[in-house]
Amino acid sequence: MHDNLPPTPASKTEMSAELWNSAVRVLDTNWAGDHMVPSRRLYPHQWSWDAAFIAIGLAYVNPTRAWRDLRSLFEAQWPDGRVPHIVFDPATAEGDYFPGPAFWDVPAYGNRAARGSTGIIQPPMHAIAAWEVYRRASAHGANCGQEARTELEWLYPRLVAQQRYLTTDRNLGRGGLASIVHPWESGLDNSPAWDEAMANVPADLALLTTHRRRDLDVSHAAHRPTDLDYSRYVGLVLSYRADGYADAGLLDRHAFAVECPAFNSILAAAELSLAQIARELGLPAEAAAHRDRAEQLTTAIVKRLWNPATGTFHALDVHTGKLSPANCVSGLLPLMLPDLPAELVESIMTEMRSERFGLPVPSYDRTAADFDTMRYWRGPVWINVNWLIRRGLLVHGFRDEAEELRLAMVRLVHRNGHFEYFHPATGEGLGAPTFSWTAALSLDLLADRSVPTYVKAG
Ligand code: 2M8
Repeated sequence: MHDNLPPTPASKTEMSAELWNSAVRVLDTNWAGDHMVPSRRLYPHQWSWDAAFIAIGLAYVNPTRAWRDLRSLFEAQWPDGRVPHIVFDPATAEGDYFPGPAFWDVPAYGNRAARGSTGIIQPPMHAIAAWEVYRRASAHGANCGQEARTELEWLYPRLVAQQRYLTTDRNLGRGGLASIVHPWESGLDNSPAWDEAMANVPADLALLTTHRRRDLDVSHAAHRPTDLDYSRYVGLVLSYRADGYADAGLLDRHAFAVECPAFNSILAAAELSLAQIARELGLPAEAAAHRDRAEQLTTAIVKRLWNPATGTFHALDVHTGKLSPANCVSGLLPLMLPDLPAELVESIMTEMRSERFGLPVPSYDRTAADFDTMRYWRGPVWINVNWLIRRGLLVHGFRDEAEELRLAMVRLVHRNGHFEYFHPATGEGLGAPTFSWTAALSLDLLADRSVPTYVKAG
């Protein structure tokens, strides 16, 4: 890795240098030839939204690898435009991750062999990543700039196809937003945001006798989703798999369909990044169309997912038409959108500053009776969502809080290590200890060049 790039004034301090170097080491260890694994033991394949967060930080130290990672992911894109949530590494044994390639049993497509990926998706962070990598890489001299241009041109139509899939085939609720059809598609797997919708999903614990969880061999059971969660996760894959992962008519035969505010905010923010990319590639009419779509998505998010009673956003269960009552970090993420009406921005800020959240933001309401400091997306602090929150703070001009959050994240990772997630009170590291997106985003936070280009005017 060429870690000789100037790591910015902040990294002149000893703490920053230590953190910078340790992050580079994690990313070096987790590089698997043509992609990055999130963690060697717990997640030994390539994950979709991880690749995006990883590329954003990796771009500072090795832009070639950042582009390679995104390219490996999009080489596995399906003909309908979906980007699979896992691209399986054929060199990794079936038993090293559950559910593995044989369980998903995805057919061959394009020039890809069967069982090369899963059939579900994750939040479309990739247009945001492509634009951020391009901005960083093109600042690193002529060669990086040329490579960046070639990669951006290669990615652009594929990113557009990804958005098309999500806004059409996945517009299951017919209200202009994308539905997720499995909690894994949210990236926030066992978030309380799905509790109500998941209660209507059949749970067959016997499935876990035929299909053994591998995560518990390498992680603490109290830090992971429960067996009840996993039985439903497995059942939902079987349900989607039964019709070859087809989306037409899915609502009638599949028990879980939810519109998530975080997923849809990322979808809208991706349109803004695509507008930047299209402009850079000399496609002004396409740039304008992307901006319009971002506005339409923002309007739909406000119309369908805002709850005036709580003053924040909530997940919508498409089957019942009900908003989830849970106050989760996903409800704060529409802050990323520059077109969000000012009174809603203020309301989210009030919620974020309240005793329920605070900086760094936990994944769930600290005051909820079932707030769980250890269990995955039901309480712990995650670096990727805090990175997105910081982006939102910058978009709306909350510079002091954005800086407070940046420093809080840097301190948290420096003190505790590049863990997957952190105890929201003590900062203790939880989950995988050398986790790629934590390392990559630490580089980005140290370099502090992440002011989004869509900062609201005035
Ligand atoms: C977690 O999800 C996977 C399933 O996709 C798992 O628990 O096995 C989530 O934190 C998800 O957001 C993340 O992309 C993935 C890999 O880091 O792990």
